[in-house]
Amino acid sequence: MPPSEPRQRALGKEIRLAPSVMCADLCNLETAIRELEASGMDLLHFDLMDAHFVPNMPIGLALIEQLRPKTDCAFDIHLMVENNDFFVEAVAKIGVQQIAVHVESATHLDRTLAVIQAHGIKAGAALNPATPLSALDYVLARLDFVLIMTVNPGFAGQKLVPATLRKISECRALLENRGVTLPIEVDGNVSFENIPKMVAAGADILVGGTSSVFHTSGLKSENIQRIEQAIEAGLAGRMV
Ligand code: S6P
Ligand code: MG
Repeated sequence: MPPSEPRQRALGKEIRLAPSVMCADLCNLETAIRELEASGMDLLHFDLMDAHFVPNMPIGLALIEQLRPKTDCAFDIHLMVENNDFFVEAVAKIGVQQIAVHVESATHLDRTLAVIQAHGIKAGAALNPATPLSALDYVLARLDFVLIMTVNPGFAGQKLVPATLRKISECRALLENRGVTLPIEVDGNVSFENIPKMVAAGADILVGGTSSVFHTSGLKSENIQRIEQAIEAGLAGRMV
């Protein structure tokens, strides 16, 4: 799989958009994914849930496996499961480019991150809205990215947990203080309205769901254009 290149380049800073596949038309996924790729998307976000860690299960392993050969997009797997090690092995076999595990469910987080990286896959730690950034303290050197949940995981279509905006900027400051350069991915109600605040706070990868990429008010291409404008507004806010 070729490495993906960032699509958005505004004001010299790269921000990536990762459409959330569970928000697409699940009965016509191949078409939906081809349409996203044709719109310039190069990273697809897959929410893999086990109905235990979170009470939902929209997407399964067989579906990810069948979609893999249909696109050149990189696959960004967000595990919301109890048995991380089982799912890491399963998606590694399919061929994915990045995997985030929740610190709340990873009993041996350092080891699980190391296993992901040993497969040549980028490893991320995901934090629920109520989980403090201190959970990252001893794994920073292991990480390829951080995933900050801006809603409680499990469902699309929720409202932003407001304190998570502060968490994004505190995460950015923490990384800078520790001299670590890592992308911050944000996930949950990454809406046209919230994107400028999230980007200004320091978000680098935006997961686009029902409140942006798949918003029913516009065509996908119009939604993506609105997102790009929102990103530019956010980047301008970073400079102030
Ligand atoms: C939620 C999941 C997310 C959703 C996304 C949907 O557990 O991790 O990736 O798919 O949040 O986006 P929206 O705009 O409907 O909140
Ligand atoms: Mg997600």
